[in-house]
Amino acid sequence: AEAAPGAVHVPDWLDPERQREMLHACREWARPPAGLRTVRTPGGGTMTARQVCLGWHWYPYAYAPTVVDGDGTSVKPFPDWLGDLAGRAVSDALGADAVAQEPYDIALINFYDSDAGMGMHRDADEKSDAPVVSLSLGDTCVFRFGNPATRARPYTDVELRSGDLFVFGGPSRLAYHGVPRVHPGTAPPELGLTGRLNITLRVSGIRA
Ligand code: MD3
Ligand code: FE
Repeated sequence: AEAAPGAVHVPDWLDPERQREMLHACREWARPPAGLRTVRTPGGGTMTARQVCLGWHWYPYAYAPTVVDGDGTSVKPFPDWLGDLAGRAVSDALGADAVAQEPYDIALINFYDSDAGMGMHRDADEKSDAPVVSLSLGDTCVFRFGNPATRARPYTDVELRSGDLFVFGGPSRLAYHGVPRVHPGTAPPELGLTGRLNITLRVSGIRA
């Protein structure tokens, strides 16, 4: 379903077995070195969702090949299978014509406790307008989708559940968005996850 131009929600895109595989991979990526970390913003704030990066390390507000605000090690590689998954996601949500020519090379994985969230922001640090692919695992959240020009209302609130795909392309690529709330205890019991994970797949547009 199209939530806004270029923003397409595909519920249940990952079946339960694929969700388990993805969760297992995320738990491996979360281990040190270059594992799960707490992100501190230049203004002195702390993000409540903790994060793991693959391919390029994101820190507010740029990308680097090493972990800038953590242990200084090289970021873990972005595996080919995630690039294949991104291509299938964009194709399923937006059509084959929307699949980027450049390879997907960044994954940002956010880990939410029941009291974590994410304020309204735009993702403007990539040097490519390729669609962003978002995959959700675990607890249901309220995802708030705004507009490109302002972080203020009007908003569209959408519930994202375990297994859901959301693709943000075209005019939605630079829209404000956030996660005002996670609903504790709503994860599928058989997944074995307390809290919520979100995996975003991106094209850096950085020429190595
Ligand atoms: C719209 N993540 O990683 S997913 C982020 O649930 C981020 O962890 C949230 O916002 C999360 O930057 C929201 C939906 C999402 C992800 C990336 C986007 C929406 C987006 C990039 C551009 C526009
Ligand atoms: Fe974002």
